[in-house]
Amino acid sequence: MIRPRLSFLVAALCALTSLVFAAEKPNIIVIMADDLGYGDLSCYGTDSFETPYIDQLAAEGVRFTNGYCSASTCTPTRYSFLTGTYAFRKKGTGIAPPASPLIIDTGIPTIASLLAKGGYQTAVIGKWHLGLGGPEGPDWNGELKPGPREIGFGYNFLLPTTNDRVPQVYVENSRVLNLDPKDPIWVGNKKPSEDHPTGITHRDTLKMDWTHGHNATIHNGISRIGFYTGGEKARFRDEDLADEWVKQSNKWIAANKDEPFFLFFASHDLHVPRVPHERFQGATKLGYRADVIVQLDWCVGELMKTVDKHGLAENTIFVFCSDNGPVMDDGYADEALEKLGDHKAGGQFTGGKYSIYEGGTRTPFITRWKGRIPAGKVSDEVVCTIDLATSFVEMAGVKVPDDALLDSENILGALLGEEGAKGRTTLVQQDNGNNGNLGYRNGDWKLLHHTKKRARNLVVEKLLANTEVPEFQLFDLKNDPAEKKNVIDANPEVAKRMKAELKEIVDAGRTRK
Ligand code: NG6
Ligand code: CA
Repeated sequence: MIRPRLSFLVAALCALTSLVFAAEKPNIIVIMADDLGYGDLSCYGTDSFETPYIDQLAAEGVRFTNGYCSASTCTPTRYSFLTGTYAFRKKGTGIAPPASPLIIDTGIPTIASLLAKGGYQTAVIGKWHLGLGGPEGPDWNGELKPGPREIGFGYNFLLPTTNDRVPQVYVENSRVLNLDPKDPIWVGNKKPSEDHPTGITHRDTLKMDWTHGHNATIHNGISRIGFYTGGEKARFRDEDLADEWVKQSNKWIAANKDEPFFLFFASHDLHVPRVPHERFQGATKLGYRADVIVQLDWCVGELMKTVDKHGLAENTIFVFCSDNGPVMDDGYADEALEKLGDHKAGGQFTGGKYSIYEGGTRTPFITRWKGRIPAGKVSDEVVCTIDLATSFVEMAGVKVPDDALLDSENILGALLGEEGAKGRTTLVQQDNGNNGNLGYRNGDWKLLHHTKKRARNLVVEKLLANTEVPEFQLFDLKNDPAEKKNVIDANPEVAKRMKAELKEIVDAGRTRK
């Protein structure tokens, strides 16, 4: 009689520990949109179209009004999200070209490798844009190493760069998927032959015209940045990307649902070329830019349904965020501007993608953990994608090594919408690479430093590269969230202190205590 009792006790104890464990190690799904502005969702104020699933996520969780990504372009935000370190600290972290090697050192801990230490299964599915391969760049026909798996991801299914850059193939783990060795891929910066069709020579055949750049190799009727040939069987249709991310995510979640998992769902929507699946074409009156937002919303809905189907909703944290602010014409004539109407992609903020004004990095930010996070909360705490690393790694009970995640703060309480929990007090915002342009927020003060006195994409509706601005500006975000009134002359002491603090942050090489 003793035996069954003991085993019953052991079983009960196991069940209990696993329950306790589950509470500490919920699944984490980070959905990162591409180029989605603060005003681009109905839950953030637009009434030009509807985003019901993301709205639902917000209604069941916390919607942040001071949520940020750390840069106003893709590569540096993704670099900072994964490494927990400001990208301006490292050279070569600006927008990655098609043939970029992996820009994250394989020796440094990342959110993925540290969560893996805590027993998480980890995957990245979607746009990568952080380079692949060693210093010589990607070996498209061989092993694409190092890549995500060398920095902590157990599985990856990728669009290797960004879809306006070549090549249009999927990378599963370290190989191009469906590559026929008899038809190798060649990727390069120069036209491979005199008669190679490009967006310039065959412009009249394009299904979407280019406006600047993007005039090299044509695939699927769209010309891109860079040249390539071959790999015909491996190539995808732009229209199918979103479906593929959902399909692969569903498969991976089903296979990993019994262990804690971390999925980085890196949507390509709404980056250019904006090519919705046929069923979303015309979903809005605003053209493809908004149609792909509806497509992205559908993806979020599908992931929520998958999590529900496996009974994981109460054991899964969703984070929804963006990699930078909005842009209209980013190189293709897709009528984003012509059909915009009175939609304000950046909400009330000035600037967008490429900008250190708020519109460049203040972006939609939503968390949901059913049963744990208060539903329908709106939080004004400052939270940033760079903080997800330390917050989640420490939640999982893993100690962050002292020399890792150098700027990532544990703000888990704020992320979970806990009463009284504080977000960041300071935040550095950058545009692209380490050119020195930095925005620095401390409380409601915001200092802007444009080293060359030039601001880009200040007016989102018009991609201006050269608006002249003072080298230093100071704004009071509380009374002037749109950064219209430079108050630097009226507040010399504040400006002096802010400049000194920013210099200290840059010089110190880290901010995490
Ligand atoms: C720019 C591209 C733009 C986009 C951006 C990267 C041109 C003229 N512009 O250089 O189209 O690809 O890089 O965007 O080529 S990001 O969101 O991936 O950072
Ligand atoms: Ca982007």
